[in-house]
Amino acid sequence: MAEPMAVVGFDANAPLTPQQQPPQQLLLQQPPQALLERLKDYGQEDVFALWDELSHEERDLLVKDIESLDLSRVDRIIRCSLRSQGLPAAAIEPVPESCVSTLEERTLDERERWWKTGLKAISDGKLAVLLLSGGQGTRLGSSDPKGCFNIGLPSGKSLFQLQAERILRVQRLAAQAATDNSISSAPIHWYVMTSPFTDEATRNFFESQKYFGLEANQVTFFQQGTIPCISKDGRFVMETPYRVSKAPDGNGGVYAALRSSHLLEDMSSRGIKYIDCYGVDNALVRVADPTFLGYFIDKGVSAAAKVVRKAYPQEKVGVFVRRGKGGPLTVVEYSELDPSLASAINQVTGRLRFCWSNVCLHMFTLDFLNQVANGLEKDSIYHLAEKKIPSIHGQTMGLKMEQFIFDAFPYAPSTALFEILREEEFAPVKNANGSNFDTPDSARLLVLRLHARWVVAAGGFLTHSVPLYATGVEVSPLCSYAGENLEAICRGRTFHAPCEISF
Ligand code: UD2
Repeated sequence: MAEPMAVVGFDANAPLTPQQQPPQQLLLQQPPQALLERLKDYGQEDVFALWDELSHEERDLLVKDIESLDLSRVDRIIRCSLRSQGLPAAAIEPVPESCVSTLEERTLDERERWWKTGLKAISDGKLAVLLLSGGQGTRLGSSDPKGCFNIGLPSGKSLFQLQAERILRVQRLAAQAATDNSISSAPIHWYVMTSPFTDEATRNFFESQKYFGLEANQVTFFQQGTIPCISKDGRFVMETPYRVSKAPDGNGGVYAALRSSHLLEDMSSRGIKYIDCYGVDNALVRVADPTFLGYFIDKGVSAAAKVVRKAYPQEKVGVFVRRGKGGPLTVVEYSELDPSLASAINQVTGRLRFCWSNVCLHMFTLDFLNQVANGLEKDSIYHLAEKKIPSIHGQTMGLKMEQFIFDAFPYAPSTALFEILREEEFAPVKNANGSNFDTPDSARLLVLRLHARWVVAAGGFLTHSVPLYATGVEVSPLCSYAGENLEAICRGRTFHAPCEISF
């Protein structure tokens, strides 16, 4: 218990001269009255409950922590989100098949045309890549940012390195496709969203790896916001006696973060028109995918997403739905989808009614990002996730408040869904090895198997000392982006799995 510090020769009635003013922290005998009144207005006065036990430095830290919060905005979000929690879920309908470009209907000609259109737009500098990398990665059991994670490929490359090298490969492909055969196209600018939990380690990792061969000035880091964790009745959870527990505000925090960091203006100044936006924890992500970009430009929509057919009802993926008859497309997250709807079967096709899964692979126009970023304040309803939260009472069950990137889809004037093959483009890295699904081991195998198919298709041969289903080869993204360009390297050659094939 900190004893109030007596200031010798201090006449409590005389006005203090500046010279007599003790440092700020000695004055905090009581919580600042105005701040306390505001906290009472929002029912959050308990943050000062341990005031008397705090040292002056801790009191100063606590006051500064509370003053860093936009209390009226946070209070509005808490009230709107708690209130909406009890409301019946809006009626949802499956996505009309007309909104989805499916694999089976896609022609070779379309694929080639979209590929060329995408490469042209990339060489003209119209595409930027936006990486969502602010998540805390708690399920993976690593304290490092997920992008630093090494999933155990023969090369030992991290997710960040795989993604950086895919960007390098696309730049080269765009340059080769450019009519003037310039040796390099406009560098693809990579905007990396971090959070206070991942920012420093991410920047240090990129610098230590010399940006994986990219130019340092083609990468821009920016931080998303954080928001207090709350108890089920809406009160701030205290992480320590002088600090409110906070968490990143969800990958949907990207819109506010782009606005507050003025990066939408930065994109505009670079001539960027399209933004390829994805989650870091996918080992097969086709960053800056020319085919997806070409499709997006061809369709002329504001927002698009890659989708895969849902593997089973309980799969931990959001599903695209239509809100009401003729309503907009959006996603219902796996954590919020009624189990009976997750298992509902279309009696005609025999497939899941809600079968188009979100895989956190999005494309937006810059105009749409501006529209969302400037219209944000309307939406104060955050998703609430019940989580274990470190607190002064130990691990306590509380609520994290998040916005999701796909919450913006209903505001899109037009949207389109682009089916992809999950074994080609979706290898989630979510849970620690030993878990049943979405682990580094499962992601590694998906990469090795896909690349083994590429090598065999290019005329290569594989030898393996373990069953082929448990191994394969890794093709460096610098050699091939989607299986192209491998004939010259592989034809007639034998590779012993597991190994990396690079230049
Ligand atoms: C995400 C999708 C889910 C499905 C699944 C597939 C969302 C909201 N949900 O579920 O529909 O596609 O992935 O694997 O997209 N992130 C941030 N800041 C945050 C929180 C997350 O940048 O505050 C990033 C995170 O680093 C990752 C991505 O968003 O790259 C998704 O991570 P998640 O853990 O929030 O979402 P998840 O895996 O539960």
